[in-house]
Amino acid sequence: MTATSGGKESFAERSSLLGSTRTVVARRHALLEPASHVRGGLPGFPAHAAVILISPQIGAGFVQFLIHLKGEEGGGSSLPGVESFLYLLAGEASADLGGRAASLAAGDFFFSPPGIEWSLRAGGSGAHAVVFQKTYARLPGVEPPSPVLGRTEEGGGLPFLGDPDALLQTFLPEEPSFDMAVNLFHFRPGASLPFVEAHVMEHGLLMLQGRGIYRLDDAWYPVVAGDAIWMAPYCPQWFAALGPTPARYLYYKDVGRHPLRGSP
Ligand code: UGY
Ligand code: MN
Repeated sequence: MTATSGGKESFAERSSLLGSTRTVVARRHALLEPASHVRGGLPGFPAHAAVILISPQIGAGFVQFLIHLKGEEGGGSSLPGVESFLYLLAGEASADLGGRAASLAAGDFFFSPPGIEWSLRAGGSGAHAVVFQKTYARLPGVEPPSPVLGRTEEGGGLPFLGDPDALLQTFLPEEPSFDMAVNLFHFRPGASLPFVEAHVMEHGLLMLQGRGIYRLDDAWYPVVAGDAIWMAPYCPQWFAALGPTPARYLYYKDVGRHPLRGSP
């Protein structure tokens, strides 16, 4: 991009050339817009492939990263004691989940429990994925979960707290062995969360579609597809979908552990 490129840059590119950004990193929340992404820093993937969005370095108890693989590129990130959830955002890929092979298309996902090695290889046109990782907290006497493979159900989801305009799809079983949830929220235009939530669970979120307004602590942020958000425990949070199209986001949440026993 040059000064003579005829003004074809996006608004985000032009405003970041002037030192502006929608990215905010606060003590209890963060909003990361795509224009401020910097790639690299993840062993197991090509250096140009990963963008680490949320991590303990920001104050979070989990990691959220993006993977951008070109055709036929691959990688994996299996750490001892760490569980992973991968959601394919675009493209096609083949996955190896502890020796089990799977083909993934956009909207497909897998959960890899601790102790299972996983890898991903992009098809010819490349692949774009988001991954959530957390150190697994085992409950005494409860076996860790098995791997899960699944897909987004288009038009699926259940009314959230009775609201048919806010549909929630849960991707992982609500069983004591699971200590993380990943859900897809689909808001029809104008729909919102019914109240300002404040809870012990932490969130990592990726806007997949549409736009809206996110309240985090005492600030209200316009958000669009591609934005990532971190919400620390107890961060007051509220969302309303704006504009003519539905808004969709995918989000992580730690679940099912006593606050005094959240870590192994
Ligand atoms: O599951 C949740 O806590 C969800 N309702 N939070 C959110 O969308 N910010
Ligand atoms: Mn919440």
